[in-house]
Amino acid sequence: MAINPSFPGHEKQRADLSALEAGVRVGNRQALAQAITLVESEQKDDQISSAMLLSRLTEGHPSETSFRLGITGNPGAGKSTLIEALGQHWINQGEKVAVLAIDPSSSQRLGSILGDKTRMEQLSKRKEAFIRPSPSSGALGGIHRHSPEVIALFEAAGYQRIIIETVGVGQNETSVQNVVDFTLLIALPGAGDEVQGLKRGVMEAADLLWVNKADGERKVAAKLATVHLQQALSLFHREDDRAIEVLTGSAIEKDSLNPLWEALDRGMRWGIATGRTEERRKHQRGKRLRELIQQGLWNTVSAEHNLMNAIEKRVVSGELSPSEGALEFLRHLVTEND
Ligand SMILES: Nc1nc2c(ncn2[C@@H]2O[C@H](COP(=O)(O)OP(=O)(O)O)[C@@H](O)[C@H]2O)c(=O)[nH]1
Ligand SMILES: [Mg+2]
Repeated sequence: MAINPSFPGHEKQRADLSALEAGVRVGNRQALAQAITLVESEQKDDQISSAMLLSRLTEGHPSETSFRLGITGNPGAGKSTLIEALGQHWINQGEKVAVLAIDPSSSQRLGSILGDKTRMEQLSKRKEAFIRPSPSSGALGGIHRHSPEVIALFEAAGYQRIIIETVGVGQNETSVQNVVDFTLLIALPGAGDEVQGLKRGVMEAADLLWVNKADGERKVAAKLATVHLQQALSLFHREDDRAIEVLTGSAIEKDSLNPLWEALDRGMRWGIATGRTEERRKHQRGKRLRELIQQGLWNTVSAEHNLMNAIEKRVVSGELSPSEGALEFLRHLVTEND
């Protein structure tokens, strides 16, 4: 596993990397797509190239001016529909918008049942937008496995408004807060005044709530759900004592969305003014480091499955105790990788 930090690589590999870096820097879409594919790769060579590319692009100075927004909510809540509207709103304000979307149609065909809007047709036509749909098979805890790295690439390519859509998979969903500055939760009114199946952890992670589909017959139910959510939230303890707003409206009725856009803007400015965004990003980088180290160690361990099987046989037969076996395995790993 010895990784040479100076990464001499092959001449060609180095040239490719420089071209990729230059392409991403000028915001070339193809280069950006290619760079994302590289950071998504599980191949060791690619991972080394990817680490190189990312460090060149950020040069130890991560972006400080971007806004990273996570959007969570159960499948069908209207996340993609809202992103389509929000993305265009931000573009109209002069921003460039990048979206990392999870495409549920790749699993369980859920997408087609709910009339999924992963393609975000209007937004994807805008040259100021970049949408990366990812199969949910590549997701972990409801978000793209390499979200932090993809976000860094988006920012290096000049996108200052980043939207991360998560697939609603229960409490793991809260892990989106490990990669974003601010989390918007989309809820749906239920049949009565109930809010449809939201887990406490998901609600606690939210910075702002939006009860969607408050149109037609659902208007009244949505208003009730909003009141209920407000009451439920008042019972939660949060680290910051900021009051969490609950808004309601419809992703398909443009006029109802303005209060949401304004609340997001307030949230963004609040995060910067209070220093929370900066603190959070620092914390997230440390956490990501540990995650990647763990992952790398696990990959190294897994690569030694022959040795592990051989030691396991001796442990099972009673020749070695489990602790002796574990020590022998770890000793081998350490000497192998000196
Ligand atoms: N009536 C109504 N339908 C909506 C609204 N938002 C989304 N939808 C529809 O709900 C379905 C699921 O939306 P989608 O954005 O794909 O949900 P996601 O799974 O959370 O991304 C689609 O058919 C949308 O057209 C809304 O505010 N009102
Ligand atoms: Mg969606």
